[in-house]
Amino acid sequence: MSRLVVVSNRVADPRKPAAGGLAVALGESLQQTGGLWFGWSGTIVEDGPTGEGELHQQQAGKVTLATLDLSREDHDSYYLGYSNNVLWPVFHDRLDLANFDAGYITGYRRANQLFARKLVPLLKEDDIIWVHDYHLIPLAAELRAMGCKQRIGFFLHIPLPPQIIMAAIPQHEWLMRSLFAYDLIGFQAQQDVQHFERYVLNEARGQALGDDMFRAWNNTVRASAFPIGIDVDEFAALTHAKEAQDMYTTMKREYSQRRLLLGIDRLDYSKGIPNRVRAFRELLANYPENRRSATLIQIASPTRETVDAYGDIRRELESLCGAVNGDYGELDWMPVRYIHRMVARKRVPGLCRAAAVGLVTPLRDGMNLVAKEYVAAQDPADPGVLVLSRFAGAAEQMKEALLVNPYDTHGTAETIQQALQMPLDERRSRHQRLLQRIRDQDVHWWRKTFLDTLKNVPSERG
Ligand code: GDG
Repeated sequence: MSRLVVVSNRVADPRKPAAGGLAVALGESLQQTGGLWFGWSGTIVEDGPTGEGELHQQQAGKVTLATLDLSREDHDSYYLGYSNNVLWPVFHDRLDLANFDAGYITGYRRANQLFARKLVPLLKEDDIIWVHDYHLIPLAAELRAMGCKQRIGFFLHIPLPPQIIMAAIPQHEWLMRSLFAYDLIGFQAQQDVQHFERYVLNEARGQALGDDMFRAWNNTVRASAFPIGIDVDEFAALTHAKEAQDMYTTMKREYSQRRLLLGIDRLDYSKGIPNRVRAFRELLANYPENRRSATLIQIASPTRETVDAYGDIRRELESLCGAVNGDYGELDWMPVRYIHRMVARKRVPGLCRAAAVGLVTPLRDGMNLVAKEYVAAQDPADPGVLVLSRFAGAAEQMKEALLVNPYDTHGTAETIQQALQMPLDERRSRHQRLLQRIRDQDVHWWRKTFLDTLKNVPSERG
């Protein structure tokens, strides 16, 4: 069996529960094959030389964790700059938030070259390499330039934007050409594959060969959708553990006379949290029976706080929640409970189960795992209703949710009202079908399907 090598910006010890679902899923294949996980150590070396970084290696069971330090200058241009001020906003259709500072791309290339240079000596001839996400798009091209012939797959966790938006990135052609150094590109949704195809045909003047194979720049690559899932069984088990049960009981007691609506997100502008709060305000305005009753709990965990746009969204949200509470709050009822902190993982399922409505309404999202976690946590006998943005990758799979356009405040408010009033038999039948789908295509299915496809994809590199 070939050894699996995973490369991603951050690395986690798959044995630790805090590592999260993805780490656990990848960890399984890494353990089985005595694999290697390679990425940034999280350490920034102030005044360190650019293009250099110390490599650290440690064993986590059978898995080798290899991590690299980055100099301050490399970190700031590669991670904060190009990854989070160019690729993240543009790939989420937010050209207005992009900063095309010419210095960023140099640091992005340099960090990817550094990753490649440090990784090559650790590789074996028959390794299978799986690179993750937008931080590392050019990694395979750098590895190929250093002579790597191994099979290399890439998974993009965020959406691929339409051709015309992609074209706004000054280096768009270089980025797309870099993707052709992989053997397999995995996207979250069919729509991303369509965006890729249009770019290849219209911008790169390449060809679609059928069976998800594409040719451009004298290379052939397969590009398919592999919607990422969650570990449904693990999440369901977590729902029945003590912490989640306690959380559920507390919430049910506290809100016994009320209906709970729940949002859980990183505080990111792509997640549409202000739009959600505005829709909730419209619900209270248009359907007064919800006053003193419906309560929105919004957990917005801190993220990327050194990037300016994240400070802006925080201020916007704080003022909006304050305004709704000021306008509609009563001495014994506050409409919005906004929490700008990370809630412990073990409590999340209990919170989800207590909520009559799960609000997952990003403006754009690669997949959105909270939608799947909300469904997995429900009581099948009396499940809550998922309100899901049509612009989340999850909407392609989760058709039985109530799909909304989060830009349409009025329409979203109407749909929340529909969710609050949905009869039990309809809630049950929608939930049953959603649960079945996320079970069939869980995170283990995702990992296996991607890796099986990567092993079998025709490759010209031997
Ligand atoms: C990227 C793509 C894609 C959130 N707040 C808390 C908390 N969370 C957990 C959720 C969920 C995870 O974080 C977030 O996952 P998402 O999928 O929603 O989003 P991103 O972080 O943006 O991830 C996304 C994903 O990659 C996977 O491919 O789905 O589209 O953007 O698991 O539960 N967990 C805890 N406390 C919190 O306060 N414990």
